[in-house]
Amino acid sequence: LKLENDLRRALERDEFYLVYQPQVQLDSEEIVGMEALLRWDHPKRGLVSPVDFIPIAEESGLIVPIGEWVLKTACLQNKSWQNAGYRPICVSINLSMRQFLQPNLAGKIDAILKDIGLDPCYVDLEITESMTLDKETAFDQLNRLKRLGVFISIDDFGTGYSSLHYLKDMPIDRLKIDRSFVSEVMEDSNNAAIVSTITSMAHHLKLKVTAEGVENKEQLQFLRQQHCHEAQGYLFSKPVKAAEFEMFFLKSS
Ligand code: G
Ligand code: G
Ligand code: MN
Ligand code: NA
Repeated sequence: LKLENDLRRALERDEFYLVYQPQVQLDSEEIVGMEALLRWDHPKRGLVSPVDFIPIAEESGLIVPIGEWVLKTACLQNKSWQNAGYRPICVSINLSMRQFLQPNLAGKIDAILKDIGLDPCYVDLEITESMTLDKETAFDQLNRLKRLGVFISIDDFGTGYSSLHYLKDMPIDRLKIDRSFVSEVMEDSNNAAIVSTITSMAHHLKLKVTAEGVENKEQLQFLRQQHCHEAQGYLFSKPVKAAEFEMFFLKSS
């Protein structure tokens, strides 16, 4: 309860910031995107992990204003980098269940994008399989979001409960292979089989596919052989603050 009270004040006290992790296209080796990840710098506890506060934010409903702050901040950052003349890249933003279920989510995102002047093609919304279990609601929401022109990804793919029956005609653009499969891909042949099968399925369904949690060159090599489109992970960079992202990944390319 204590943490919930602190969370309630965190927005007005400006205790949140975003870090960005690069997403690399494997054939060109170019940075084509970044995932925005939320950080909370608690005045007494220091950094609190989203793993610990997102569930509290979800349960209390605070995730709605916090999620809106994330959307605005990430889009504004992306637009300001475009204004500075850097080659445009896409920003991936994680949506929580409660956020995804808001009936007016597409309207809110539309207003944010218009206000900032960011082309929706530079925004990617990450949802998880568990958010699509109520098929009709999820499909309606995804269709509304797709009509805006944003990109939609399924995060942590392979760890949830969605069935291929859903995937077949879900209006999405990309699968992000969960890092639990990628991290053990060289040691565990079952993981290798899963990564290779998800990649191949994505190609057949005309979806893009991104591997998460890539930590070494052997994993990268394996992903290249499988024709995985993009990769993200500590091999390239941990998530970093905006100033560092600009310095290391935008100025140099
Ligand atoms: O870097 P990492 O510790 O940031 O992220 C831990 C978890 O928190 C991940 O599952 C990630 O998807 C989630 N997360 C990070 N930022 C956000 C955010 O802005 N919104 C939501 N809903 N989840 C986030
Ligand atoms: O659930 P989601 O994919 O949104 O969360 C991304 C999480 O994965 C964040 O906590 C991020 O810090 C973490 N992450 C990103 N790259 C790597 C990696 O190469 N290895 C590990 N172990 N974690 C990573
Ligand atoms: Mn994610
Ligand atoms: Na993930």
